[in-house]
Order: sequence, then structure tokens, then C-alpha cells
Amino acid sequence: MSHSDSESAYFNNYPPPKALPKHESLAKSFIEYHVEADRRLVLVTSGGTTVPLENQTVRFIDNFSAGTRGATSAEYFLEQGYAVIFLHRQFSLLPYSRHYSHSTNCFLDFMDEGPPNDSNNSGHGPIVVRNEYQTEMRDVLRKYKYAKQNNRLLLIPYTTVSEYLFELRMLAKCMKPLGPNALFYLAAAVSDFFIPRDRMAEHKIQSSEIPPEFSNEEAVGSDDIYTGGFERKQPTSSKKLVINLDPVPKFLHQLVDGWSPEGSMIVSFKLETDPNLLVYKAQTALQRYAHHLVVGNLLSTRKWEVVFVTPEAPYERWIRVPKSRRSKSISGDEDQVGLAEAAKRQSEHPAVAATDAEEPPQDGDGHFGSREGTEIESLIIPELVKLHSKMIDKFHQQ
Ligand code: 9Z3
Repeated sequence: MSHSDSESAYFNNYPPPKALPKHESLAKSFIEYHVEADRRLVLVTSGGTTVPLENQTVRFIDNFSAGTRGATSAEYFLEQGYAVIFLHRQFSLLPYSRHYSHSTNCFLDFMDEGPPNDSNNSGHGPIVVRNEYQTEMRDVLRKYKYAKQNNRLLLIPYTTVSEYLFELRMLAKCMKPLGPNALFYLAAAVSDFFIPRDRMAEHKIQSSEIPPEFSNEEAVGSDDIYTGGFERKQPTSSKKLVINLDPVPKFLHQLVDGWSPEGSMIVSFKLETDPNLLVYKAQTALQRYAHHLVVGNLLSTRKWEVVFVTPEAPYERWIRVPKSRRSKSISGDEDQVGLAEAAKRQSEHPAVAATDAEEPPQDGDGHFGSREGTEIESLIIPELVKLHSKMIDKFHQQ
């Protein structure tokens, strides 16, 4: 099946998200506004995607992504003067409010009740931001207000992988009038596997036998597809659940060759856990889709290092937060920083022992240095903007 055949098969099989027409009209007026201003516009995708197991969804498969990369990157794009469409998993982190979320950095910890205000005799004081957070919160608040008041940020939510794909296609097509001013920054962690609509159970999959009079006429009985039947050795009324997933069609082809504006820049992310594979997989993705940049990252070191893999020299370029400015991360493993680069060098020159994992000194400063260390996105985005500028110049010289 060709890419466009698998595209049509996919989109014909799924109903579009209910909110798509509303999102389309919001996107069109947002884009028109920025086309008129000749402003650059980036579509940032962010967060995980769910894969429902039932049509009336009780259960779904999910992934780890909280949307930190996307939400943080969106802020640095706004700082660089870009307008941002933020296509995000519903309830994942958002630009600016991410600094004061409900779990880490709980927003309530930043507040106090001030002394009672005598004028209204209520005995209640006003809620105030604690002194030590005033500067940082004012800074975040000002940037947030600026983005809102100047129509620089459009938030579009999705939940499932299918909703994500419908929204991505719609937004890319709406972005056509932007031409080379459009940038795609695909940081969402999109599921590679899904259950096709014609194999999906309508109702909640049952974990125990139900009498035949209750069984309904689904296209495919949940018994046939999802359950492994009774265990012989262990008599029990519970059933196994065996899930059979298909690969999600590779939509980057369609984005590069059809949906996106002429001259636009497309940046995808490649996530791996094995340092030996990262650069190879990023290079393979770049060759396969023929776009402009793959940003490779390892799950364990993604907050401190990424690799830019490009079709032109220098082909592979590491960006790292200097050691002294790395934030602490519970999920990360700082000992792994440098391993993927060393593994790549080792594979190219097996005779040369892998060099140490230390990074060369780099310039660049994080904007939230005091509490959180340097954010790697503060190093990634300016570099990316330079590459985008080069592409725009080249486009206009043609
Ligand atoms: C990424 O690699 C992002 O950097 C992360 C960010 C998902 C690791 P967090 O949300 O994590 O800040 O916690 N995104 C792309 C992942 C992905 O699904 N890439 C596909 C792949 O690796 C290619 S499009 O095959």
C-alpha cells in the first residue's frame, strides 16, 4: 500500500474528532493574523497519545510523556518572536502554567494569606505570592499575559492517537499560506501501535465470562480478539487479555510530501533508551522522511543532552547543559550523559577507545537558573531558529 493509500484507509476508518471544525476555524484566524504580520509560526506538538482498547473507552494504552519538552520549548519560541500553535495532549503541561503545576511545584506552596484587610472587616487577608517567589512569578506572569494579549499562543488539545493525527493534518494544511515562515516541531510522543477501528470492541472488555443472553453483536466479539480464555492449570473465573496492535501508518511522509507548506521546516524527535541505537535511528528517520532535522534524545538524559542530526554538515551535533547547571531529575540518570555519543564514535572507530563523556564548554544560559537549573530547551530553540533563518533565506534566494 502506498503512503497516501494507507493515509486514506486510516482517515476513512476513523471519525474525525468532534472539536475538529472548531479547532480549524480558530487555527485559520490565528494563522491569517500572523501571515498578515509576516511573522514566523511554529506548530509545537506535545505530550503522549492514548490508544483506546474499547470504542466506549474505559481502558487505554498510554506513555510516559508529561509534555515538558513541548511546553518549555513553546516558551522559548515565543521569546524568539514566533507565534505558537500548541497541539498538546489534554491535561499535559502548558507553557507558563507548567512552572506551577498541581503536582511538582504545587502552586499552593507559592502562596500565603496576607494580613486581614480592615476596610471590609471580613477578617480575611488577600492571597499573596510569597516574597521569595515574587520575581520569578512576575516574570512568568508577564510573559504569559504578553502571549495572551498579543494573540501569540493558540492551544489545541487532543487525547487519542487518532485525534492527534486528524488535528496534525488539519493544522498543517491550514498553515500553507505561511510558506517558509512555518516550522513544525514534533515533540509529542506518538504511539507506534493502535487497534484498528474494525477490531475494536464497542463496550468495556469483560474480565470474566458473561452469560450468552448478555453477549451483544459486536463486529468482532471481544472473546475472539482480546482474551486468552481460561487458564487450564488455575481454575478461575478471570480471563487473560491478549491485545493485537497494528502499526500506526508513518505520517511523517504525508506531512513532508503533502500537508505542509512549501519551504517550511520540519523537525521531528527520536526517542530511544539504548545509547547504541540513538544516532543510528535518528539518521535512519532523517533519510526515510527526507525532512530537515531530527532531534535525538535518550529517555534517561533527555533533560541534559540532545543530538541534532541534519542532512548537511556537521550531520551530528550534540547540545548539552553544562554539568554545573544541570537540574536534578528523579527519572533521569546523569551517568548516562555522553554514552550515546561515545557509542557512535566507538562504532565508527573501534580502535579508538571511547572518549570520556564530558561535554565541551558551551555558551548559553537558562532563564530559570535559580530553582531549576538551565533548561536544555533554552539551548535548543535558539540553535533551531538559526537553522530556520538559513532555510528562509535560501528559499527567498531561489
Ligand atoms: C521526544 O522525543 C520528546 O523529547 C520526549 C519529551 C517525548 C522524550 P517529556 O514530555 O518527553 O518532556 O517528558 N518526542 C518524540 C518521541 C517520538 O514518539 N518520536 C517518534 C519515534 O521515536 C518519531 S515521531 O519513533
